[in-house]
Amino acid sequence: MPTPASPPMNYLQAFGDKAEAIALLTWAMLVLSIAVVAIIALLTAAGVALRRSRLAVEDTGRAPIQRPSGGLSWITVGVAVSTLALVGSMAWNAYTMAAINRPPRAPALTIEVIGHQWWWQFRYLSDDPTQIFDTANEAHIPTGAPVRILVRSEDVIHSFWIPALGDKLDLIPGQTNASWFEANRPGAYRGQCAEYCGRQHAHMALTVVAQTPEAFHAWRAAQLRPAQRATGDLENGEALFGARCGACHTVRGTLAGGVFGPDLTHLMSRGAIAADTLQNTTATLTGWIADPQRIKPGAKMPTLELPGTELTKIRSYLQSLK
Ligand code: HEC
Ligand SMILES: [Cu+2]
Repeated sequence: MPTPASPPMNYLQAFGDKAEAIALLTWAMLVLSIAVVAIIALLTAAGVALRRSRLAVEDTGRAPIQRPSGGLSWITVGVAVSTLALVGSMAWNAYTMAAINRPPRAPALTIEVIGHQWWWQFRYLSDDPTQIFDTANEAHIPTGAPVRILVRSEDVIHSFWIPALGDKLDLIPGQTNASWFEANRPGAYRGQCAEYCGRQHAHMALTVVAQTPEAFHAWRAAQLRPAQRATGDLENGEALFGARCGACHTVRGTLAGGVFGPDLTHLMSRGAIAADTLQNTTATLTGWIADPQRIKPGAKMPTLELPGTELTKIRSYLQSLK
């Protein structure tokens, strides 16, 4: 569903209370900065056009021993105006930072965001352990309610940034940072790692899908279910997946319980794979399983040189994970 929040990402257009406060400030700073450059350029041009000393030399044939005074007021007024503008924007900055520090209402849910080179793990937290689940690179949230995020990293520093919904937040190894964001309209909002984190940093994107609360609860209920049981031909695919891929990937309800790579329990519910690098289609999924290193060189998933028949069986099995 394309919305104004679809790519390309635009931080000057906001879709939530927090992002709106930031976007307004950003526009004001932008206009102020352009005005400053324009005024300085005009005054410099005027100063060049109205220079005086050469005229004085031409009139008398001698250099003046005294320059006409009277320019001081320009400096006084200039300093006063700049001081006002700077203090004003500083106050507005401080006000905005305080205003967005805490969510205006109680958050609807808490998502733990865990950064990995080069993908995003989302863990939906709950006081009830049976309500906790993991997904990757595509997070769903309800519209019109603040969402609390707790961010940390498994390796290097990353930065969580969804321009249309809010500010950047660093993911720092050994530390948990907290923040929140909110979307006021349904849609798919693209985010991007905003801190250089290694070779595939540019391919570390994410999508936040904001849905009506009813649609969100349906999505959450579907995510909480373990994987569909493999039957018939797929049983062989499930066994092969467990043997070849289960050390790194979890499919809840099967023996595959690896935690190094993304949880694939409901892989087919996601629109993209490999951190928004590829659309999730039969062709791209096959290509990714066959040779992830060609698509994302340096990625932490090795190219496994699977025989063609195994590849097809594993791919068909993954495509049953709705
Ligand atoms: C050594 C660990 C490892 C093994 C073994 C491994 N993977 Fe992965 N896999 C990863 C990592 C790490 C990623 C994330 C890569 C990225 O996006 O940078 C990944 C990503 C994926 C994705 C994309 C998921 C998403 O939502 O973006 C799929 C699908 C996948 N692997 C399937 C497989 C299959 C099928 C196998 C077995 C043939 C397999 N993997 C074996 C580590 C592994
Ligand atoms: Cu990065």
